[in-house]
Amino acid sequence: MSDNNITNQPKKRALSCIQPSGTPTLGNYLGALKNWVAMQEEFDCVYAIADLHAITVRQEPAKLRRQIHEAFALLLAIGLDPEKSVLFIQAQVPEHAQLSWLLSCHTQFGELSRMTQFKDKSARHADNVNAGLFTYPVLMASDILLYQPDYVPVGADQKQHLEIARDIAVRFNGIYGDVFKVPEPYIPKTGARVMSLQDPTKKMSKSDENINGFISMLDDRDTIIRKFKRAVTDSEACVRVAPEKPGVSNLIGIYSAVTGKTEAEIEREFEGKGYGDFKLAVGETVADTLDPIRASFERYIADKAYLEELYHKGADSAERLARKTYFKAMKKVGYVL
Ligand code: ATP
Ligand code: LTN
Repeated sequence: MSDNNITNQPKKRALSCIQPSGTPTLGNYLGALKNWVAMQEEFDCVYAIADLHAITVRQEPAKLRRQIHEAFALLLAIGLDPEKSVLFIQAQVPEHAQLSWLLSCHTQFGELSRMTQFKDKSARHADNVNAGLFTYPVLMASDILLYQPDYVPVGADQKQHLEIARDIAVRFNGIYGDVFKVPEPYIPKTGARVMSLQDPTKKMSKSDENINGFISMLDDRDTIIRKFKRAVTDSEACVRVAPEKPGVSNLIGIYSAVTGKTEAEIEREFEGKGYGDFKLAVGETVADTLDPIRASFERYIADKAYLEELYHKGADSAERLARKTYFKAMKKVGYVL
């Protein structure tokens, strides 16, 4: 996998995962997925659909199955190339759950109790505060540590989970000798944090009950343009970035992430123009970006046999890497294999 570049150095490895918990949004794309594609050239990349994580919240079996397929098809549609990167589905590589047990026995109740995502999600799903929701960061640590990555590209919301993965690795290595590489977070250069179109003080989220707040990556052109037309702005009618103008600032951020133009260039482009023109331009450019992704998604999702072939191949490659680390960890602990 890790071929050589011009300087004969092996490429650094990057690993990341996304949960199949709904159709990814423009926020997921600009904040995470787009960066996964860019990283393919420079890094040896391993990307997975974190389907084991998804059942920490109750799922409907048929819907989960569909969302796993869709998430995998979407990874291909955005331009991830199975010839360059390892693309797989977490549940198809049993070492994730297996290593998770070893790591659980080296993780303290107290440190898991401090995870803000656990506190948030247990408050939101008070009727189902299950043990998996609590140990979720341990499974995430095993997703990471199995592949010995140098970097883990994550959004700000996942930083705490990455910290605990690093703590577990350091602790385990301290007891048993070097088993795991201790990875660094990878913060993308354009770390877009996309906000809701209806409440620009909240992040854009696929689980928002107001569907006008987010752009789904599979929304059609008309829907995208309509949602941008309805986006909350202000009464000043001037396209500029300012803290008291979170709606317009968010739209400028989106337009900048999609076109590569700077904020200053955008402010100049729309000088003297109203919000109507501006919102239409943002809507059209986002639609131009997502149209080909949606078309490509439709082709992949219609070919189940091809998808199946790719994810089984991906799981084989992933398991070859994962098994090495898992066996090493087991032996160090004293297991007879
Ligand atoms: P949910 O909305 O259901 O809480 P989510 O949209 O946060 O989920 P995740 O699967 O947790 O989705 O996130 C996948 C990746 O997308 C993470 O790395 C996260 O940091 C990034 N991300 C999520 N929302 C945004 C956003 N609004 N702007 C930028 N990046 C985001
Ligand atoms: N918890 C992450 C998804 C995730 C992940 C990982 C990210 C699961 N395993 C390993 C990076 C590395 C989320 O909800 N975004």
